[in-house]
Amino acid sequence: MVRFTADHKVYIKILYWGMGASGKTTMVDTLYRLTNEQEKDIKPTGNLTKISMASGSTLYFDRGIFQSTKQRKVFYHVYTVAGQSRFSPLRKKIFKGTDGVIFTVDSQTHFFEDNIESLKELKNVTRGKLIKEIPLIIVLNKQDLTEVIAEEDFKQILKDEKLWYEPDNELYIWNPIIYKTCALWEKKMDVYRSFSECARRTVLYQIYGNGGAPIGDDYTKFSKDLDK
Ligand SMILES: Nc1nc2c(ncn2[C@@H]2O[C@H](COP(=O)(O)OP(=O)(O)OP(=O)(O)O)[C@@H](O)[C@H]2O)c(=O)[nH]1
Ligand SMILES: [Mg+2]
Repeated sequence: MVRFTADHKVYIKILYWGMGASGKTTMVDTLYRLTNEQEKDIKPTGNLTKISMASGSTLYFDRGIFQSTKQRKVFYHVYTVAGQSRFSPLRKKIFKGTDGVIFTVDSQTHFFEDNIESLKELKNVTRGKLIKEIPLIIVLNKQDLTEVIAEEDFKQILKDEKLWYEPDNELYIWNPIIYKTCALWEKKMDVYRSFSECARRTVLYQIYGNGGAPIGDDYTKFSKDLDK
């Protein structure tokens, strides 16, 4: 839920969701370092908060706060959930108030079913709001490894889960974008781009769709503004 404060600041919550060890924490680490070291549209403010186990696996959540460098009153609260199955009740809590989701897939083919399970849980928690009210971005992470899930395979999963719209549907334009990523700093790939697109969509949903996907007249207005 986008929060507007009395001093006109805007807080947007973006959540990395996905199975254990899919790379959510690594994504946020890389995003933090990248935006700290390079001139990008967001800059971290303060440190990353990480609540993890000795193994490095998240115990509760990670959180980073990023400020838009173009609209300085806009802040992104970026969270990751603890992906291990047993933390399901906790994830539900962390999800509260989320404005945009980056679903982080462990692309290794032997984790195919685990990713689907994680997506089903997300669907359950979001109660039909994905895409319609909460923008969804997919990152097929660990693409640097061999034997990884192909984009088409994941698109089929989205179709099976009714998270993909055909061209005759107004929501077609808000279908999730699927990025092939590597979250590791040394080989990083599309970490910033996937985040940016999620952030952009959450803002568009607010500005043009009044909290939902801009379709119909809202979309016409958005397209006209784009042409200006
Ligand atoms: N090869 C490869 N390894 C990755 C990539 N992203 C993360 N890893 C590794 O995968 C392991 C798990 O990464 P984390 O970022 O802790 O995963 P997580 O999704 O936060 O896991 P939980 O907190 O348990 O839900 C670590 O050893 C990472 O270094 C990637 O893109 N490629
Ligand atoms: Mg983690």
